Amino acid sequence: SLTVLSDPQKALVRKLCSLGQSHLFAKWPCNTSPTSRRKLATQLQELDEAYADGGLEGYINNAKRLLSDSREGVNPLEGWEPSVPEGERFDLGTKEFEETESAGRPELGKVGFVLVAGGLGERLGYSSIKVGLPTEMATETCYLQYYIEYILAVQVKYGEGKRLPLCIMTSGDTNEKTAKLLRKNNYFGMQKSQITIVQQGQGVPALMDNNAKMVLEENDSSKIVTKPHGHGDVHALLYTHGVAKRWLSDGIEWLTLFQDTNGLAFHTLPLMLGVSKKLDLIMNSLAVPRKAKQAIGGIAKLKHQTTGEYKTLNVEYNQLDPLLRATGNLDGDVNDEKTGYSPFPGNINQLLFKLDAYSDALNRTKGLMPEFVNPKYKDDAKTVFKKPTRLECMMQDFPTILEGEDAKRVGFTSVSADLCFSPVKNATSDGAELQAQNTQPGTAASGEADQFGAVRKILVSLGCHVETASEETYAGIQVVPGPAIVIKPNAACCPGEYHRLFPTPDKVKISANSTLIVRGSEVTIESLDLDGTLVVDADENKSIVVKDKIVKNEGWVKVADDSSDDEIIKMRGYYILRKEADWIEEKNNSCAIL
Ligand code: UGB
Repeated sequence: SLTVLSDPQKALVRKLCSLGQSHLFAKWPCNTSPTSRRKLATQLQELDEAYADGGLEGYINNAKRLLSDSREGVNPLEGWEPSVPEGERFDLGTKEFEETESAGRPELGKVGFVLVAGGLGERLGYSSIKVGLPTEMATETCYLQYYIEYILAVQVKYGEGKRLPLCIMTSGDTNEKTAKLLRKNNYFGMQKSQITIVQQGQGVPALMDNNAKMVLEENDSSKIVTKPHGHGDVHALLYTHGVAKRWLSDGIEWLTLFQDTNGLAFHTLPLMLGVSKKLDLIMNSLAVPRKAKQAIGGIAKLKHQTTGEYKTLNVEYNQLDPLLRATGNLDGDVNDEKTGYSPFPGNINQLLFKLDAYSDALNRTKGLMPEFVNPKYKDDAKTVFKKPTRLECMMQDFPTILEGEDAKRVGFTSVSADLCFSPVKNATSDGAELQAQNTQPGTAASGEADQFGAVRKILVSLGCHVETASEETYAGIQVVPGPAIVIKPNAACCPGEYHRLFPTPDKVKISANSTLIVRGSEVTIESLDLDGTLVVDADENKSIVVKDKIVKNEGWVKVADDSSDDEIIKMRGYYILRKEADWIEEKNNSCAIL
């Protein structure tokens, strides 16, 4: 039955049989056609080549070891004692914030950007790619456009003629749609050559039991079931595609990794750059105060009980509680009564690396991250899985590949979440449950409201008079809906740049039900009394000064609707009714803000 296969395929099938995988070929030769045998062998060969740590043999052996550890309840952090790490904590509007951000701003022109966008967004239940979702409904800018607008804005302001690169990690689930979104929108104004797409493999084989038996598709015995290997793949891909090396030789000095749906992601990038520069960090994680049991990892300082060695590492949310209980903290992952938060800063996977040291670490290790497995068992003896599992890895585990003195150059920058973190990950029903527990719901409506909230927070810190709307509930999610303020990155890309945009903040008044949209690097808003909607839209090199402007119109209003067929409306529970708006425009061409 092997005769239809190539020699390497034959050898692989024989090896897999010796590794306990003969069930995959049980129907050979009688019940399978030569085509389906070749198809399965070809897929196995691809999976074998894609798994960097020893092909399928390595995968099966790693899986057996990790599954056995999981069954026996082995703590992967055995021997390590967690404590709360030292880090830099900042409040918006303070001298420390402003000084650190100012020190970091010039570094913006030396950053390479890496977007991890291979996730399926299963928890959100959206049928397409998450980077194509609107960040907010006032301008309907999608996440990918927003990220590119940001990169182009800092390129113009700080790049000194350099083009800043963007790498997007896609997966089999997201690659085609991401490439299409870019093409359809002419790369959102970026040069095609600035963008590198690296694709995660088709995933790793799903495993049905503790013997790491692979699984065939139910209706197709010529296909292995695969599952995503996790965002940790990004480091290996940046190595194998030579991205880190190329950027380094192009004069890029920093590399930032960010997730697919956080519309607040970049308000604090220059602050992080300031911290990394001051402390000479190889890896700097953006952190937020974390609620106990919130589904974000906790950054911990770990001390090895016998060697005395220290490392600062993200402990993933499902591991933090058992680790704390195993090391004498009998209540596990609980809030500090005084602050109402977990004492461990929350990792939001907004990571900043010093590119030279990062690249050295990749060259030494090929960027392979440690793996873990998280099977859900059906029985107490932990022998039957509820559904097939697989090995995964995480991008925030990078410190595990640092050695010696380098391992000490890991830190974090902590800022309150309302300025930097509100991802869109959950369906409204799960979001409502989280919100009832006083945890960020992570839904489309809360992501949008929090973006407006972050901009309001910056404006208020300057001294603008911005009212806050009363809470409203859409599709079960409570939000503070407005005022809705969108400041495009070319108008201001971080809190320190808002001073130029609003030079006399005391003369700016925005009512609770208003919408303000501003685009343009030479727009200045000197004095404004806004009660309704105002759009200020200037092309590059066109200036607009808003002075003594009083706007009173019917504005744009949210209309509740949770039964729409349109997924975008349904996941928010509202749409925008654009009743009336004032526009101030200075255009070279027909490029429109909406
Ligand atoms: N992603 C990929 O590109 N490929 C993959 O195979 C998987 C994901 P999730 P998760 O900030 O809220 C992380 O699934 O894993 C991309 C941190 O581990 O949204 O539950 C995907 O497209 C956690 O410590 O997140 O949790 C997305 O852009 C905490 O920081 C990104 O990876 C948490 O995020 C994250 O994937 C959080």
